[in-house]
Amino acid sequence: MNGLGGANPEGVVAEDSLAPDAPVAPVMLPLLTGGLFRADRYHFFPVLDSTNRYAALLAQEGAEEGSVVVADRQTEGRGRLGRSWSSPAGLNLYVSVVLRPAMRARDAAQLTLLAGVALAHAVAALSVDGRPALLQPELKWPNDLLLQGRKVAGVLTEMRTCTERNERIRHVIVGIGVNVNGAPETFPEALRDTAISLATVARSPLDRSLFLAGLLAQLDRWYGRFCQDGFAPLRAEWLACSRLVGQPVRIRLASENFSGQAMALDADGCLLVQRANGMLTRVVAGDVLLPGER
Ligand code: BT5
Repeated sequence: MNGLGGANPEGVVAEDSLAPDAPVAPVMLPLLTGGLFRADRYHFFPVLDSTNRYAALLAQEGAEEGSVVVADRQTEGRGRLGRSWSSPAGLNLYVSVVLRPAMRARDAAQLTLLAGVALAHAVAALSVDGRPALLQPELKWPNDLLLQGRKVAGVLTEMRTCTERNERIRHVIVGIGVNVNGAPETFPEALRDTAISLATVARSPLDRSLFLAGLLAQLDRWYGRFCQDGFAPLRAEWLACSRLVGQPVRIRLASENFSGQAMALDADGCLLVQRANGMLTRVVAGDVLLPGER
């Protein structure tokens, strides 16, 4: 074990006791064929408290851009705002990547949208028994991927800045949780009406390693495009993968709640919502509830 601590907090779990589709290094390395996410930057653990936490420690110690941290199970999987992410063993995917983009810290939320686009493409490309699975993922601002109106994946972007005025990014950790094979009863009871897995919709178990390889390839592709061409193409693609614009929404902010209609994503990736009185509000961070969501 290195000096980072936190891995296998409950003792050693043998990798050969994991499910055959676990994305262990020997399975993943041949699938990481160059590009941003290379074999020598891939880290798998049977158990971690949080892949985001561990990836942040690696990044602080100088891990290169493109380092990937994956766990079979998390004991303290994190969501936004201190919420938790249900992370049982052997079923789903918990992955964090280290990025070091040359961008303003205040634009870092665009990387959450980027991960969403990569996720949507990876899910849309899934196949079962050699035939397209034809899943129809939809992005919900800012960090959810939905299937059949339920949450199948979530993104947590956390960063560290480097200048005194916190303008530039030292590193960003983009953490992604995907419910790949979890059956309804594997979710905590409180989530059974709102969460779903890829396998439930595809009606077939899916291989986590293959899905992860596809997801990393999509992340590489969209990150490369983002670094070269900026946010505009990503914004267009995000909108193409979302039905949010035009929908009635309720917005939950730390300071207030309000209802309105989702109008657009602005050039920075913020959500523009028109309230009943006609006022346009720019939502930088918050929760969006669609009709029927509580
Ligand atoms: C998120 O937060 O959706 C971000 C989730 C990111 C998880 C990944 S796993 C790898 C990496 N390492 C980490 O420690 N985290 C990242 P948020 O929008 O705040 O949503 C959290 C809410 O989603 C919770 O309060 C629950 O209501 C719900 N939830 C929790 N676990 C879920 C699951 N497995 N599937 C669907 N919904 C879930």
